[in-house]
Amino acid sequence: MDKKKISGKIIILLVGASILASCKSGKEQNMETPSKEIIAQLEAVKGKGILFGHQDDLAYGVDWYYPNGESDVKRVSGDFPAIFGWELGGLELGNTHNLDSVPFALMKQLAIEADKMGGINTFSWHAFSAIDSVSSWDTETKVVEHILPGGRYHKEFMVHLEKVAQFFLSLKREDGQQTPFIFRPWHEMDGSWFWWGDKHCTKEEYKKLFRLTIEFLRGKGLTQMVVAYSPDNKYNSVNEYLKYYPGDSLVDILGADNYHDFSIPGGEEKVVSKLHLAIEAAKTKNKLAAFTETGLEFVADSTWYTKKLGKVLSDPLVSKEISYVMVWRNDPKVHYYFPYPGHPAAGDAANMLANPGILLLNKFKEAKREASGETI
Ligand code: BMA
Repeated sequence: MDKKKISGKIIILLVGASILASCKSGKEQNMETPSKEIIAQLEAVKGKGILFGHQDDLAYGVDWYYPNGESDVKRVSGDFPAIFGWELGGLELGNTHNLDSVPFALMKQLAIEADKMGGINTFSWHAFSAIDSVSSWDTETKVVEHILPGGRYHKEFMVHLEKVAQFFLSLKREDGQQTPFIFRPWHEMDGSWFWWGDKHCTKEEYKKLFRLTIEFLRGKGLTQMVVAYSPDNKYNSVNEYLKYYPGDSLVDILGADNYHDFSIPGGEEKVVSKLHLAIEAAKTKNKLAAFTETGLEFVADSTWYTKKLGKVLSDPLVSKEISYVMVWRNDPKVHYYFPYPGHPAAGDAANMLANPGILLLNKFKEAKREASGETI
């Protein structure tokens, strides 16, 4: 396509993206919602390639902790990811480090840096309970019903939310503007391993918790916060996918986490069919779809990146509609999901990331420039 056509298409895309971002369709339309930079960017590059992301990428990797400018994705592929994942668990307790030992002060600095580099930050939250400070995985005590308005621990929970709000508000650009980010709270709710999971609260309680969280944060002025809804893989229809969906006015990205289906022989087909359901749900709501978490622990199959993940991402509907994919963190003491130089899967992962359908940071920046009609 020639440049003129590209620019024309792009202008339409960008106008469309900001209209979409500011005027959600349906009853819950909120005209006061300002357009969100991340949504406009993802809309503008949609279909040009899937952004690749990595949790904790800039903080540590296999055998290194916290030096500047390091990244296992870069070490293996030559470029940084386009999506940078971070984890807030522990912030709500007032801890200085998250549950994976990342200092929040460093996380703040690295997230600001990632934004400056042109990437997109996304935050997960394995929250400790506001009742007894037990971890997300401790499901012995019912939590959700007691932290909602009217519950005995509501006040304590609001203190937790305030800490999250203050952290997000501290993510400022050099010009004093907010750093845009994606927040993906209360994820994998269709499983029962977290205290907000399926068996530990009603769907209504879950939705109220989601609403309370997002409305509180928005009320703090976080107008550049993009919200992702991320079930795990326990659905087989759009209706099941949307079972816990809190409402169009609260969610911007319809996501899907899926590790498990990859562990079944031939499970890539299941991964694809579940992504198709998330895409279908997103389409009916005029929203974006993403593969919000995946990976193979220790990358134990040296061809997993090309033969499994790559195969899923090259499915025609997936490559057209999925905005980004993110693999989990590289902590040698616990587990890692991206290879390091010398790992048997390193060459294979680099090959998969070199595919034109995958956008690392530089290709993402190029796609954004192209989308805004600038000459490269
Ligand atoms: C899980 C594991 C845990 C970690 C948590 C939050 O999937 O990686 O070790 O504490 O995510 O990052």
